Amino acid sequence: MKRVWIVFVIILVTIGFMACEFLIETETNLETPTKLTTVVISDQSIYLNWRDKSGCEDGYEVERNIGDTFTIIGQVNADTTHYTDNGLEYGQIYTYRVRAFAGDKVSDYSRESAPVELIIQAPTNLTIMVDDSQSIKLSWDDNCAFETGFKVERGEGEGPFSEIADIEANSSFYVDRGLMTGTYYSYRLTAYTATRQSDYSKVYKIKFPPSGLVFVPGGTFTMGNVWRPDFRHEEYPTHSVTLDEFYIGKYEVTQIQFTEIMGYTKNWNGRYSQGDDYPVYNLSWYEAVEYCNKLSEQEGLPLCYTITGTDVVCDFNKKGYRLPTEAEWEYAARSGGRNDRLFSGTDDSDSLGNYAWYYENTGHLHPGGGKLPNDLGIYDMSGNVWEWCWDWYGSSYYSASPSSNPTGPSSGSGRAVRGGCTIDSQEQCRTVHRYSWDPDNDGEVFGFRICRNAN
Ligand SMILES: [Ca+2]
Ligand SMILES: [Ca+2]
Ligand SMILES: [Ca+2]
Repeated sequence: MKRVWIVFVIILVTIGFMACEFLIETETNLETPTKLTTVVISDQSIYLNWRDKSGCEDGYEVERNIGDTFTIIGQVNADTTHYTDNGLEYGQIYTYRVRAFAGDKVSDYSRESAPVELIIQAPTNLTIMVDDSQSIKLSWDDNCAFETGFKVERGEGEGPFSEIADIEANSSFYVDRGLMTGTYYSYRLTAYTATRQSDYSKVYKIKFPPSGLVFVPGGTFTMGNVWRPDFRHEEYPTHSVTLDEFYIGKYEVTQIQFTEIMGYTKNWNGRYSQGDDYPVYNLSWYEAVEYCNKLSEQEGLPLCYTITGTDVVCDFNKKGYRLPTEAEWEYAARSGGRNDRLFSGTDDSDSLGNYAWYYENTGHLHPGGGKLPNDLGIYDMSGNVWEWCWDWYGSSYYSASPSSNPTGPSSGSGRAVRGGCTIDSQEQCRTVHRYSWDPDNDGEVFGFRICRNAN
């Protein structure tokens, strides 16, 4: 009986041994490694890792490519999924591939890693938000895994840059204080190590705004519906528009601001909300324009509007307050004309509720600033109240619009309103949505925000 067992065990062991031999022979278990990725971890080394898919490998071979040929640079043991390539040359571009081996058998090569440049990657997406009347917050994307820190530099006017801050590794923001209204500041930053520094980020230039306003850098963008090719006809054709820099209200104009400047109130005890900090509504376009002139008067600025009854002419060269044009409104709402801002502050309809008051999360008005601002620090451009713009509304204006600082058709029957409101759906709150309203008719959900030239 004992002998039977011994024979049985020998047979099992033999079958097992043959099976593994068979697997190696046919390479069915010497699988190609996957998900090869690289990270620059110092100014002379790159860290690789990959996914081990094999059961019977003896190890992995790592190959590096500069130029056209791959060469084996190292081997690691079975089940190891990483390798550090040291002593590399700063500024070179490297690509890698790996494969498993067992005896003289090899797997296919992994997919080549994306070419990686061995440099300190410069910070990108430098953006600026005005924190209060004297300070601004800079933020950026940190693209380096091994910097010692970042140096922030500032220039004033046309003057040279000088370092204003040295901040720790992996930071992504800095607050600059003690700034002066009306002064141009330029910022840039670099990531550095003990021996080197990255290229500079793009320069961000800002004319530090008066209280309550946000600086919008000039630029060129594609106005209209860049998200889908065929929707509401008035959002097409998409067209290139170039705008000068300007300031725009951080918030919608409030009821207390309106009352103080105009000396009277409107009907705000209707179905929405009343309170000093709530946005103004139930007012005509003519009252919004008059408010701008009165505010300019109060601050000693040249008036933009000449008002003769219902005939209103705007001098866009004047430095006083005015309504934004539709192009300025859309450019500001899209955080400087971005193609990934279907709503003010976000491209994602699921997160619109974090940025806007609209029918899904409310149904009445809210004081400005209750939700997140967009990337320029402007609140409530999507939702809360619709906002009167300067332009006569023209549903086919986009096919005739000039490309530089367009100001709308020369006549029309309605004035453009933008942004949707607290009782609207997501569709109306899109940054490219356009609507028209009789300028003489108090709009129940129409308010406005102010605008000013910055140059
Ligand atoms: Ca393995
Ligand atoms: Ca970092
Ligand atoms: Ca609004």
